[in-house]
Amino acid sequence: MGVLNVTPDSFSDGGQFYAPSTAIKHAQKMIADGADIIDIGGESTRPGAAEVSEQAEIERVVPIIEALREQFPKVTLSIDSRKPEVMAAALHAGANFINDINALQSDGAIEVALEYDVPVCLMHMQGTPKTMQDNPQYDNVVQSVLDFFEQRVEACMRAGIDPDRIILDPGIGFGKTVEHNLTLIKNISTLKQMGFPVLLGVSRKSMFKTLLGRAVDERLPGALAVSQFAYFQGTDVFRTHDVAATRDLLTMSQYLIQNEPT
Ligand code: 8Y7
Repeated sequence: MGVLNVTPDSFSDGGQFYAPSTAIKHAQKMIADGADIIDIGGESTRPGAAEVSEQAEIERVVPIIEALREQFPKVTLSIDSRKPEVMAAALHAGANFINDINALQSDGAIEVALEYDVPVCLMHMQGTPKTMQDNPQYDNVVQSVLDFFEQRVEACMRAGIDPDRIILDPGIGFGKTVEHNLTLIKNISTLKQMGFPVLLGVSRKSMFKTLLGRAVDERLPGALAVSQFAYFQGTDVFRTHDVAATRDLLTMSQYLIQNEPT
């Protein structure tokens, strides 16, 4: 899953892909580099980021989705949003995957996922983007995440969402210390035991600043190390800004376990 931020304030690429033509070129490159999914987001969720209105978010993502859908009929286009109105507009424009850092907890979000019958990634977050990194605490971070997913899966299934559409993501960096992040990564196989595909996003995240002292543009080796570990723990989808390198990592990992890539 390649990240396409269409926000003027995204932390890791400085909003350099905001102009529609630039964003589309960047998506084309990620697809050429081997991305199966393009994750399109119009709202920055970094701590302290400005709130964006529904209308502004829709105006940012819809033209990009329309253009990419026309050029790439088969690529999965993911809408990264917490807002049901934005999800609906994006799905109507040709997106066919929901990536919700709020795990469909906004009023009306489950109904949109149900109406369009698309895969949904439910991500765990403690708190809200504004305050989530102010001293996050858990008794047992793995158990908290499992309990949360049990509740969310139950709510989705009660509403009629097909369980085959559900993907789970522990939400690295979303209301978590570096220790919490490491514990969750080490326990991906426990999360896999719930029986759903797992998505992981570590690309360019601040744990690599804390653990390695790396600036945003120096974090790829750290992310690749985590991604290979996560792959061998059963992770199914990798959300990354660095598609070519991540694709090579996964191809090599597949050669090592089964002699050919899938
Ligand atoms: C994640 C995410 C972000 C993640 C999923 C960033 C939108 C922050 N991170 N979605 N989004 N998982 N599912 O650093 O880890 O890219 S935004």
